[in-house]
Formats: sequence, C-alpha cells, structure tokens
Amino acid sequence: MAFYLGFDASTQSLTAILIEVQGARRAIAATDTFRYDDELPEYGTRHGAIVGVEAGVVSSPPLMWADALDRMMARLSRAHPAELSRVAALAISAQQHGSVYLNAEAAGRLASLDPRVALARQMDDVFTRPLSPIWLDSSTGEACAAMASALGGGDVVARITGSRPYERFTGPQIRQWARRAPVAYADTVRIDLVSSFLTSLLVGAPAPLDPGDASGMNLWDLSARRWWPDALETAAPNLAAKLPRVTGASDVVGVVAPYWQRRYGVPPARVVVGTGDNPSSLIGTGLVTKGRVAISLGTSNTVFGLVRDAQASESADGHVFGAPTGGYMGLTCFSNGAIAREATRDRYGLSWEDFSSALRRTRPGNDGGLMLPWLLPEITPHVASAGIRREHLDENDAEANVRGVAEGQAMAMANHTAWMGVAINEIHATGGASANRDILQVIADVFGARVARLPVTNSACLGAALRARHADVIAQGGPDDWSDAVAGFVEPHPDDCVEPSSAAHAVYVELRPRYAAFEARESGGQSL
Ligand code: XUL
Repeated sequence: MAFYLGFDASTQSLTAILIEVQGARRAIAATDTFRYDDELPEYGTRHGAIVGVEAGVVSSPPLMWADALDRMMARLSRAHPAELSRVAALAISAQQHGSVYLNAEAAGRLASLDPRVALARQMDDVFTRPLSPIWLDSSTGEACAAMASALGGGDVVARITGSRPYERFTGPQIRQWARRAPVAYADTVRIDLVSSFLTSLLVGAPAPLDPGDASGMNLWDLSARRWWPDALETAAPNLAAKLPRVTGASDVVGVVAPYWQRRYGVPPARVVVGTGDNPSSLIGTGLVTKGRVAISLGTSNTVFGLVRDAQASESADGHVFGAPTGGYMGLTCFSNGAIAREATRDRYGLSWEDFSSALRRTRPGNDGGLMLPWLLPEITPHVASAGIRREHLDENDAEANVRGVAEGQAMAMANHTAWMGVAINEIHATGGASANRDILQVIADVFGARVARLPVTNSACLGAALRARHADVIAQGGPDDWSDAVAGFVEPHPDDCVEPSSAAHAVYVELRPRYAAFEARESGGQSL
C-alpha cells in the first residue's frame, strides 16, 4: 500500500490531501486545510493578500507560504503519523503567476535547513522582495504594452507564449520591478514561481518549473519548449540566469529534504515537479482526454480543458498553458470569483443557505436584470476600474442581486470560452462553490450542459497527489497511463449531476448577447 501527498497553496488557503493506492483500491486517506488569514494572522493578509497603496497592486508575503507549508506538515505529522511515514511521493500545486525573489543566501539556506528551528525563522532573510506580486495584481499595464510593442504585437506574444501580455503574468511583473528597483533586482539570483519555491523547500535545493506553470509568464515558447530569448531580453537584464530550469511535467526533482524527515517523520520520498493550480486541477477533475471542460469556482473562476494545439489563444480572452499530460490546455480566468460572491452575500446580510434559496426563488433571466460583478479589477474582459455595474436591476433587491452575480459569472464564463473550440456537453465542477447545487444549476442552464460535481472539491490539491503518484509509477519503470492515474478519484457520482433545463437554457440563449453587449459597453471592449 502506498500513500501520496499533494499540497495546494491557493490565494486564501493551504490544503493537503493524502491519497492511498493499493491495486484497484483508491481512497482519500486524509485531508486538511487552513486559511492564511485565520492561522497566520501575523502576516496581515486579508483573503490571503495585501492590497497596496498604488492602484492595482496586490501581493502576498512569500514567507507566509513557507510558514504555511511547515505548519501543515506539523499538523499532518500529529494527526496522521503512520500514513505520513509511508508517503511514496509528493507534489505541489500553487496559485499561478506569483513570483518569489531570492538572494544569494537562499540556496545555501535551503541546503542546510536545521530541523530544530521552524522553517520561517530560517528563511526570513532570503528574499530580495519581501512581498510577492500575485495573480490579482493588475498594476503592470505599462509593462504589458511595452513588451507587446517590443515583441511585434500582442498577437505575436500570444502565438509564441500562449497568451497576450497580461498584467498578472510574471514577465511583465518582472519588467516593472526590475526597472523600479534595479539594485534589488541585481541582488536577485533566482526568481521562482510559487510552485517552484515551495518545491525547493521540500527538496532543500532550487527546484525546476514544469511547462504548465512556465506558460503563465509570457516568457516561455510553448511549441519550442524553451524560454523565448526575445521576451527574456525585453523583460529584464540577465533574466535567463535567474529563472529556474523547466523540466518535463512528470519529472521527479529530488527526495524530501532531511529537515522534513527529521522534524516530521516524512520518509525520503520522491518529490515531483510542482505546477500551477489550474494545470493541477485539470488532472484532479479527470480531464486527461479531450472534449470536456471543467469550471473551477475558487477565488478566481476559471474554465479550462485540453485543446488541440498551442495556437488557440490569439483571441483576447484566454490562455494556452502546457498541460501535465504533455499537450496543451486552454484556460479563461475571471478575477471576480469567490470574493464577488461573498461580497454579495455579505452586502445583503445573507447566509449561504439564504443565497441558495434566493437562487431557487428567482427566475432564470432575472426578469431582464443584469449584473457585471466587477468588485475587483477584472481579468476577462479587461476592466481596470473596479465597481459592480447593474442594468434593470434594483440594488436594494437582495434576491435579484444574488441571481445577478450567479448569472453574470456564468454568462461571462460561457461567452468567453468559445475561443477554445470545445463542444461542451459536460462540465466538471470544482472549487469551494461547486458544493452549492443552486449555483451549479445556473451554470448548467446557461451552458445548456450537464454539470457533474466531483467528490473532491479541491481538485487542484487532489491533482497534486495524483501527479505525485503518476510520476512515481513512471520513476519505478511503470506505464505513463493518465487514465489509470486518475481512476477511482475523479468519477462524479450520478446523484451529483445537475441537468440543464431546456426552458431556462432558451432564456439564456437570448440573454447572453445582451449581457455581452452590456459588458462590452462597460469595459470598452468588443461585443460578441
Ligand atoms: C490563472 C489565474 C488564477 C490563479 C488562481 O491564470 O490567474 O486562476 O491561478 O490561483
């Protein structure tokens, strides 16, 4: 019997899932999660982040992620010592795009972590940038424009890297910071993504990136599978020397460092290259073959699925990333996910049960009321000035506003997914809000597709544990078989499927172009 451990360092929380695999027996052996705001209040985050004074600046302390990983391992070693001592392989999933800037001390520190001293105390002076920009940051518009123009236009950048220059992507982030803080940039010997930073902590040495997370930087040439020299040069001086190596998506990068072995009784298990939460969710939702999409309702809302090639993303809507299965995945990301849903709930003093009953009591189409739920600056479509916009919707009508946020999110997801060219008959739903059947009903009706709820709501974390197992099997000379790797963990229960209503779908077929036109007017973009 073997155990595999996955971690997901998301925007707001850290989750761990231990899975057990013995022949055909596959089970979740343990799961644990905590919110940074609650468990690590000393870092001063709200929703896991710190909003800067300058418009659009959003960051998180990288030390908090290290501390969270340390504390989670402590919790697992207390609650599940026997299982932890039999872990065969581990992998990290982490929020995408966030970057961690390390000085010349860091590598030595990683190599000699003292098991008697908490991790955060040993790593607190290795950062040249104490706050890491994260995916919610939208402050780098100028850097994006400069990179697009230097590289032949946004569509050229999209063709090569899978995405037009986006504000949260790491290349524009690095460019802006290198120009504003040249001395600190020169002192930086290594720039990690969150996934490679946490993986480095696990192995006690600088760890590589996988192609999935590397493609969230506007620096990685997707088809050539190497850094794009022109983009590196445009972003910052001497950048190639500071970036991690990029390995295959199923590569083992080392074994668990002595720190974790001695402090928590973790065995010298294999550590697999980390990846971003969306590539990891692709595995955790079982999308290892083409033709289906998943919707993740987390801090961000994302829609993703496997796509045919690297060229699909010239539309302004989406991204193509390397997929853990070796091909490519398409993704559209909305920043106004959970935070907009929670703000609507709180604004009207509702519980989640009230939120659900408001959805049940109101009619599909909301009697023509529309909401653009842009509580935060929005990524898709690009909206720099946050603020909820309403049309034919009374701000004081709590129930209509609940339906407004749910329908607005679902219609935006449907409208901005067409570029992937995937015929959507079934959607796998994941993320915290996928537990809410009434939200899923709205999504099923808008897309006209069945929505299958998966047994594990944190598919990014499950994906990390499954990736660990898949890579471990290969490392032992076994087959590269993704269908077998995910079997037993990702099958939706038939009772957990939400079917679309054809009458409600017909309402949305009419409403979606109106929603798109309202969105285009308010964002200054193109209508459908
Ligand atoms: C994807 C994106 C978000 C983060 C959230 O491009 O920015 O989904 O990965 O953790």
